[in-house]
Amino acid sequence: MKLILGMGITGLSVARFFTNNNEIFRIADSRKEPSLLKTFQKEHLLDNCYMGEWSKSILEDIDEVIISPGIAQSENIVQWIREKKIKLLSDIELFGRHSNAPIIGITGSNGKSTVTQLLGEMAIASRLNAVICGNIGSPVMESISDTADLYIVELSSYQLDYTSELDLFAGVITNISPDHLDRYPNYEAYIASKLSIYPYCENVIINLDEPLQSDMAGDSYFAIEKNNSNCSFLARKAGSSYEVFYKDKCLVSSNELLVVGKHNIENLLAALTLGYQFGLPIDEMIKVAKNFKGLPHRLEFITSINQVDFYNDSKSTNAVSTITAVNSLLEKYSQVVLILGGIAKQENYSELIELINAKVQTVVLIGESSKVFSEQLSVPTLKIARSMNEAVSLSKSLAKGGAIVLSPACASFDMFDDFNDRGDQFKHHVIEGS
Ligand code: UMA
Ligand code: ADP
Repeated sequence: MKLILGMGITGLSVARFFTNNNEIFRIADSRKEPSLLKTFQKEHLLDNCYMGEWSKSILEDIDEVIISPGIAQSENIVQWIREKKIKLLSDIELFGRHSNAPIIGITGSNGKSTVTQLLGEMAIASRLNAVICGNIGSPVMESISDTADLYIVELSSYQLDYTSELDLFAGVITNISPDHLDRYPNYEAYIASKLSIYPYCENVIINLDEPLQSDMAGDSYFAIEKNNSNCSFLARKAGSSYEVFYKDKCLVSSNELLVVGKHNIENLLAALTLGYQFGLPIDEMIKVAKNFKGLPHRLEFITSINQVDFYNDSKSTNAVSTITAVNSLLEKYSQVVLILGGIAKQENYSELIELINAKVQTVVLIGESSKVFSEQLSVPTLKIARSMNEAVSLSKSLAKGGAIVLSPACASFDMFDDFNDRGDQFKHHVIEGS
């Protein structure tokens, strides 16, 4: 019998798939009342279920366990599964067994969702029935379609950790920087998790700007400002903008894009390289890139009020993404007010603190990390807010032109349901309070 561990959206998608395929399964969750409990009940998916603390009896008569990515490897149930040598796999590995079309996999510390969405839109505009799924929010087991031409799948390191067999047409690691270190014994283990995508790929796509990949052999390469003849797609700085090339042909300038920042050029290069490898027409991909607004909560332009531009970068949950946001905005604005903070991750924030102290005039801190950040920051104006409403009104009163950005560099769970809730509250107070 199969066991599904975790009753979130991954577990639900696997339970539905098994039910539709007459597969008998057991399902378990270490919470007594998982938040999707009512959905499971309504769909009669709980004939054989355990809720509450893990126990060894859950594993009786089980030959395969499909584990949700949020369950850490340090959980005792994972140890017991390994001791009993029961096959343990992710929903991604299960998907690989049942999918009927090529799969492109996208992982990395930052930019996964953006590249996944952009490439998906490029493939759809090229008249393919392309399915965008995975960690981006649509569980893969719910995305299988008989008519799919291509699956474009965002892969998290958590999903890769529980995957040992998978065939990808192509795969990319957008970049690697410290993240989720609470789930790994050290940074090296996190790097290894990300790199584990490549052995599954028929076509390995390498970002030459990523130091951890730059000396690796791949099938296709991209880079910014590296005169490497291996690169099919590359970008060069031209004054204050970037030009994107296919070999010697300039395809588009960053001035023609709706998204800002060097990182979005990097994301575009990743999507172009993957798309080209699959045979998507370059002109169609560029048309899509020119209209691509980016995803909500990723350095998303909200509005302009009294000559101040507002950006929502709530998805920034680590130092590198906030460094990226601050640098991108400083290319365009002379003054930036930064709303920062939440639950700090187990990572080194010193590079971010240095950048802020050197270049940002005003910081408004939120969340439980406020005290720690306030001790390290030496900006001319530093305030602490107790709510998003207060953070927005303080920022508005302090900004003299330029931009206000919510880019927390931290997890959101101290004050919000998740990063979507945090970003939505920010947008609400920006617009309502105007
Ligand atoms: N659970 C336990 N015991 C545990 C931990 C969790 O029983 O020790 C249970 C919870 O009680 C809950 C269920 O597992 O009922 C939740 O499972 P989950 O945390 O794996 O979450 P899902 O709802 O299945 O969503 C997952 C991804 N979540 C995580 O990796 C934490 C979603 O990514 C993903 O969109 C979804 O599958 C579809 O593939 C979210 C995420 O935060 C957005 N990802 C991280 C990131 O992007 O940084 C990796
Ligand atoms: P992920 O899915 O990997 O979390 P997203 O595309 O959702 O990535 O973006 C998450 C955060 O990282 C946002 O703050 C966004 O502005 C920033 N970001 C996006 N692409 C990159 C990149 N290539 N390098 C660094 N930061 C990036």
